[in-house]
Amino acid sequence: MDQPYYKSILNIQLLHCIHENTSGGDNIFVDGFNVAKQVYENHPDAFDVLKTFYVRFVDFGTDAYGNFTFGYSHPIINVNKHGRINSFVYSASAESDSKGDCTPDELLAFYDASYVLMKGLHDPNNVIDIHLKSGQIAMFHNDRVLHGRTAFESTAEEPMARWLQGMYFDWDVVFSKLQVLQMKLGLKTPYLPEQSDDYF
Ligand SMILES: O=C(O)CCC(=O)C(=O)O
Ligand SMILES: [Fe+2]
Repeated sequence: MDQPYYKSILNIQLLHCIHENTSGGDNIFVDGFNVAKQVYENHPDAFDVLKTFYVRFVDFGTDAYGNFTFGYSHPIINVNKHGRINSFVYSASAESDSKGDCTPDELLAFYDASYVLMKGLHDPNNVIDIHLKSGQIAMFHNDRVLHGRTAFESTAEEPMARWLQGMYFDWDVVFSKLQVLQMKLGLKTPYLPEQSDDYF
């Protein structure tokens, strides 16, 4: 996922392939909810650890606006009051090495649970591989589906062999659009979310 180091996690992500002319650069997706469900069914102890252990995610550096230092901690698996998984927060590249605020036993339990989870995330049966063509858009839940991509090469003749434009939506924008469209089409009573984290 992107930006796990934000307090307010970005909900929906779009990757718009503006141009591509390369054999590599496939997009890789894994449904985190599905893997979490597998962990729940096969390793309930690991599931309990992953929904309670806070993992710190970080990003720091310098961009056009100056220095930045993002950092926030979330459990990887988040469960709502009805016991349903409502977000999966993980990015290997943003996971901090620091796991300071826990006992040695808690840390060992986390690494055991993390190992179970990583095996699930890397299981080829859980991985989807898509080669986006120019003009295509991939849209997915940022806080549910993990994404990555395979390597690709540009050539001297075509230095921009692949150009993807990313953007994000919050659920609020999607709910608003849904209701506006339902009213416009006269489909049914407008869809009024009562529990914004109980959709999945
Ligand atoms: O290059 C890609 O396909 C991945 C891009 C990506 O992960 C992102 O823009 O968030
Ligand atoms: Fe990304």
